[in-house]
Amino acid sequence: MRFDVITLFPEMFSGYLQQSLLGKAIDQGLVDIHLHDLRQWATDKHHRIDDRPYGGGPGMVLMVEPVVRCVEEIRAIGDEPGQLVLLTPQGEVLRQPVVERLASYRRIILLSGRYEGFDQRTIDILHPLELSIGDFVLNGGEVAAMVAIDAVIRLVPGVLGDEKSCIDDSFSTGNRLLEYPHYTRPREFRGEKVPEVLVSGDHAAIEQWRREQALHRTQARRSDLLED
Ligand code: JCH
Repeated sequence: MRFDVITLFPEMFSGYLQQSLLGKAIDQGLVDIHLHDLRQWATDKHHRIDDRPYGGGPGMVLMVEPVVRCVEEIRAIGDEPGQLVLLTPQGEVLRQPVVERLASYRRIILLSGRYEGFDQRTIDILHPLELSIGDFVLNGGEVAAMVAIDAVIRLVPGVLGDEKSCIDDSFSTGNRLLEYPHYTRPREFRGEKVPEVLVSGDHAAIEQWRREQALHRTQARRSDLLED
């Protein structure tokens, strides 16, 4: 799966891209991530890509021409135009079904802005999927783009490795429950003990306990997930 990320801050992605899980997936050719510095598509000698909003008001707006030219050029690389995704607080909220939909594409182009966002004509011309990662306001689209990439690549076959499967994850299709609590050694820490059932060796009892815990947690913390 190929990702093209268009951003004013490509260096923000380098730490994320260096993590080992992603590094292995890239080495194996499962995932391919290309960064593009939007400023390279500036059309004037001062390399401006933002300007003041018509109608006044605070902040700056990303100019339509550099963004549209940049996307069109990047789309033309390779044989697949790909799905264009624009990060914005005004977008469709990213939930697991949206992640699953995104994982079905062979190529995704992510458009990550700054300032107050994009000139509306960028959206009217390019028809991107407008995507939000939640009802809170970030300073720009970079972190949101990394969140989207991170959620999508773990659904790419082979990325997680054999020992771990994502099909049973919380929020995946067919699972709308929060996870049960996990424990590892030691058996006791500061008087806090590992639940007896987990060391009983009774696998049916363990499975039943985990199911109960998952249901109880979901009811207590996220009862919205139990609706319908
Ligand atoms: C972004 C901004 C509009 C602040 C600029 C580009 C996405 N879920 C989510 N929260 N925030 C974002 C996001 C994505 C891209 C950009 N900004 C800053 C833009 C605003 O309107 C109120 C506020 C924020």
